[in-house]
Amino acid sequence: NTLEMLDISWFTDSMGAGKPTQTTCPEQSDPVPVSKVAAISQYACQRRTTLNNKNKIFTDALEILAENCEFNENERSYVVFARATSVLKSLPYAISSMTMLEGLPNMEVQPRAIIEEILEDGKSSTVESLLCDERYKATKLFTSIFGVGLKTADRWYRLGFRTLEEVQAAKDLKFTKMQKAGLMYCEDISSFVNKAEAHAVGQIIEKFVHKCVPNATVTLTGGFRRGKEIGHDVDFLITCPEEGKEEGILHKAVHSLPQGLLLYYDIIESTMEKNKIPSKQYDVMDKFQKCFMILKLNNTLVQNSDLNLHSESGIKLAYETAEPERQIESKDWKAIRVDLVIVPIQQYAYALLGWSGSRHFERDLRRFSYHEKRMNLDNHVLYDKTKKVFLTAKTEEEIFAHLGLEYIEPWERNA
Ligand code: DCT
Ligand code: MG
Repeated sequence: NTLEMLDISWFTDSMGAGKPTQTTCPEQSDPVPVSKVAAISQYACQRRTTLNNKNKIFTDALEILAENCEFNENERSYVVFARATSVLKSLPYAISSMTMLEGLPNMEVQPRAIIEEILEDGKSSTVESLLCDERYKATKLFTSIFGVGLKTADRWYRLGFRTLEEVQAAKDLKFTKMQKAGLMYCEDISSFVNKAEAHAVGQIIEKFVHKCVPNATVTLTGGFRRGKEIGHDVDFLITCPEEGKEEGILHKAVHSLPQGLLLYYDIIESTMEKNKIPSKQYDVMDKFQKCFMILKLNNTLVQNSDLNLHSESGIKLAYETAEPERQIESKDWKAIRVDLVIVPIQQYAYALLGWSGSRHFERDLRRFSYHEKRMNLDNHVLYDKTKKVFLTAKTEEEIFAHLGLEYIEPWERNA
């Protein structure tokens, strides 16, 4: 609903609230006073962003530039490009002139220049040259490998490597267990997971979790919960209605999976208890026990499970969501990246909100909580700094209510 998306009533911008700024109506080219058109919040958690992106031509370009800033660890510029991208994604109309940017939040000089270039030439020369840049290309390629972060990618680049073949053939490179698996299954993993495959994986996980604890719940989260057709992995939260019953479930479930099904796994123990020293530090999102794995998904299971789930529409969906360029494989399985997160029931709503994403939506939820409400939000809890209390919540709706925010559905969080 267009009007709902532009609803001014929940606009709270500490930077410029109440200021009579000028903005432009989508259909008009002349600026009109802000009172005539609804304002858009600077925070993604106060905007509804579906997957129906009307400004893809701009956001694709800006996302590449944001990504490059991340590669260069230029946090400030990353934020500038990411925020502009996110605002454009939320608009229910396409930008067709520079005057239409007036009054929009987060439209700083750098993203404006790119938008202007695209409006004039249909493309951005800055982005075009970046796409040909050796360092950008190598960093993009190397960080797409499971287990390879910026540090490793940079090291490989500085050693002169440019392709995966070169990396794999290198005699004196040492790989972690995770990187070995990432390189071994890189073709499958980089071809993305589709919805039907994600549901099939869900059924497998559920079956083995239920064998251990019959009333445990397995919830699909991440991009698929936001309605995305494809993702780089499948994320699940696992919890039990009885407090503490979730302990031990992960080891039991993982070890009961048939040998051939598990191509790789790594269990990260919970660091919730203060006396437990974090063993591995590559995940800083939360302290939950989790498992990063690569599953061997048999193709027959995808169609079968999809038929079970969607009855009549199942087969159609399986083909529709397949990547258009994907080669028809001769092998009858696909390696799929899966994340399992074990969450105590008291923290479940916060974990679900945190793991549903998008990354930018989460970032802005925390920024809004901190700057507008004097509250600290993370994947476990919400802390009110004024009242000095932890706010409990059983549902995501309760968390939004604590923050004084209108509820945003998961499929409206594609910021
Ligand atoms: N997340 C976050 N901050 C990060 C990384 C992740 O808040 N730095 C949250 C948001 C999404 C969720 O965790 C799962 O992460 P991903 O699987 O990386 O994201 P996704 O949205 O599921 O993307 P994809 O569809 O590509 O898997
Ligand atoms: Mg994901």
